[in-house]
Amino acid sequence: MVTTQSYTQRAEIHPSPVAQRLLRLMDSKKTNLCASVDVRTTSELLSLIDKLGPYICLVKTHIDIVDDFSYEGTIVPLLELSKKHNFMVFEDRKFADIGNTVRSQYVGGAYKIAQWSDITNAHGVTGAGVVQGLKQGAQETTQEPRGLLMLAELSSKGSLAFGEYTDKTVEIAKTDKEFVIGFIAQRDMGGREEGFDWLIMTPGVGLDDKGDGLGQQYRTVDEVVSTGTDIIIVGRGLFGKGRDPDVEGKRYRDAGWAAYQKRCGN
Ligand code: S5P
Repeated sequence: MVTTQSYTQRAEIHPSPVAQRLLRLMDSKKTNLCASVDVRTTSELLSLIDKLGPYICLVKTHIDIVDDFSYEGTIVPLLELSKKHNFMVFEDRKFADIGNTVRSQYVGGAYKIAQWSDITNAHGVTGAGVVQGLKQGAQETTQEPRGLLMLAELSSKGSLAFGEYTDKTVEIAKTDKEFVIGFIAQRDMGGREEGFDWLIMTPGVGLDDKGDGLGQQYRTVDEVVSTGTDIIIVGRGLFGKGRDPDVEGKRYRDAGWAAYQKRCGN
């Protein structure tokens, strides 16, 4: 059953400080839009985020596609923008190795994701060790709260993540109520009767296109929110094909908010 509670109501009793902060931010800023900014240079990344900042609760990055990445040049100004516009940060790293390896990948290397990203995500394919490995990585890096999303379903054509795979991923999420805050999925993942209140973040959202010729499939904002999405993740719909991020940011923000209001019965 899709929840009809407000984000603030959910924040009040959520076990994760990351989820609490995000849920409160969404209601206060009146947005459930996450911008997926898949661009190749730091200057494009920062200028896009500065334009989209007023409309979003979250920025989703693929930091490893930025050609000229540096911590000082890319992350420091990204974090400044997150304060200026009041949004949180989600590095879409899709960890998919054994616990010990993902811990090092999260903490170290060139990107040091655990230092700066409020939220990251992981595949369940290697089992529950991935959750504990990442949690240890967060604990050894920072006092700031960190949250994990499990990839339960994917938006792309022919995805193998369905049925038993999805169910088993949900079981992995149950192994840590505080660190695992929810799922990348296309619909509600249940759990409420067992005391879980997972955030559902959904990519593959587009109002103008049906797909991209490389397997991506788009559903509309109304469709995904009515089936349980809490946060819509939109990338090229906001800035692809010469679109104006200022116009589209407002459009997706308004569509996401109207769909949420409708779900809450307002
Ligand atoms: O199932 C998924 C999961 C993710 S995280 N489908 C996806 O498309 N994504 C990501 O969402 C993908 O990596 C990309 O960064 C974004 C979708 O971008 P768009 O331009 O197609 O909206």
